[in-house]
Amino acid sequence: MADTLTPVLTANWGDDRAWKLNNYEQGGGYQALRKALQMQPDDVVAAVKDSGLRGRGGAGFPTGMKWSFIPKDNPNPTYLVVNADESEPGTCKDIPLMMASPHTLVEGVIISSYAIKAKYAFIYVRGEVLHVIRRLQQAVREAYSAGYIGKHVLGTDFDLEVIVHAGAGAYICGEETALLDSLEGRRGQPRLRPPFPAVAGLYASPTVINNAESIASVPGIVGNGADWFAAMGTEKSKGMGIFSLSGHVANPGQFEAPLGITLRKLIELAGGMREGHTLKFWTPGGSSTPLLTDEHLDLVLDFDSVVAAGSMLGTRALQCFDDTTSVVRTVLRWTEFYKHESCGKCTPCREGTWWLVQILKRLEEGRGEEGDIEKLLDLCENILGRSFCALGDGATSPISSAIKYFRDEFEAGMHTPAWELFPYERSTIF
Ligand code: L3W
Ligand code: SF4
Repeated sequence: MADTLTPVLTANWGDDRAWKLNNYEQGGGYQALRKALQMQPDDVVAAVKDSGLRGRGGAGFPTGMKWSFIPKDNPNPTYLVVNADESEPGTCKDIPLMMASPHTLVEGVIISSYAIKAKYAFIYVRGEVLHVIRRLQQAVREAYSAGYIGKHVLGTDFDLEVIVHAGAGAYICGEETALLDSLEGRRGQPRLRPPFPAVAGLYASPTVINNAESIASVPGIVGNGADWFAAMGTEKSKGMGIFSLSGHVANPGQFEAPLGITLRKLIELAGGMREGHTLKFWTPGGSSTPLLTDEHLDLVLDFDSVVAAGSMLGTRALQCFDDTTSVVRTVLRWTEFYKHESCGKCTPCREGTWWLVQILKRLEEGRGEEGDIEKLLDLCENILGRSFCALGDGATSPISSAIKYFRDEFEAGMHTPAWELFPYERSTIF
């Protein structure tokens, strides 16, 4: 089992001006691109397939397999779209990656575009993070000047244009098909799937959409070989990934480690829980993934083990809450977020998140009514699996799992406000 850090994506984050092209090149940057250009595109796809890389944006879909869904005989152009619209509560890995080492992503974009034979690649970045957008734009400009992007990349017959596109600050645009609508200039709302984007995506053309960390993993795989990547991680969850520890740990931050590491080890690496307090509950992959508790400290953090424990690895956004935290208050804050971000396209999510907030609010205020817990569970059951996209499902996950593990706190909400049980000043978070 993994118990140490393996910095690959994060290796140069502490270097002086690591984001500059010359510094990235001095550390071996763009050598993987040179190697890829000597290979046939299909061999690059095969290397990514053999590495076992699974999507780092939450769902864990095999990246190489997604690439191989691009139809061979489609007359339309093929596009690459990078989903860098990171906005899931707790998820904070792609933004530091793009700030610290934008060329890792840009090199990944060029190699991936070459592999899938795309002449246009779009990096869709969350609109609020202007500093990240500027840094990425600067890196793309540097790569154009160096001949890594543009006509005849490094003297070959491969042409590529890369466009950095700023979103407008809607969480739903992280859903891949809503992102495509937004990129096409429309209001971002999810599309019916199938057809999946690999068959009909941007401008109804074959499109590969991958998370920023997935694409940034490609140079390492091509440069060091599929076996190097596959030797890390567990049997069905290969490689390394960035684990983001936030909340009540002594030193929150990004910890890059092989998939399969445990939260116990990661908390140890983060200096432990803050002094005098113990872990109460945590999320494995952001607020859309069901809560787990201190019973799960030794859970193997790979895709399948976390599902077997009743949650999802998601984006490895490990939010750790200690014994000072009100679970009802925490879940209410997240539900308010989902209500606000619901795009309104389907009834279960649009109406359901509104009702969930009303009930959670009165439980937080100690004004809960008889039957409120059953109403919450009933609403969750009616939203889950009946929503048009994963946002609705995600909204129910923290609520049903919190009731499963902390029902007594919801019962206390019938008569006692959360701030009496968990005064604000005792918590650094809420
Ligand atoms: C072709 C098929 N392609 C699936 C592709 C599909 C997509 C990928 C995964 O949600 C989760 C969600 C959040 N032919 C295909 C196919 N694909 N079958 O595979 O698809 P899917 O539907 O399993 O997941 P998704 O819609 O991508 C992602 C969870 O991640 N999450 C969210 C994180 C939020 C962010 C953010 O802040 N932007 O990343 C956190 O855990 O709840 O369950 O590409 O096209 N037959
Ligand atoms: Fe929109 Fe929510 Fe329905 Fe998704 S589940 S389509 S976000 S209303």
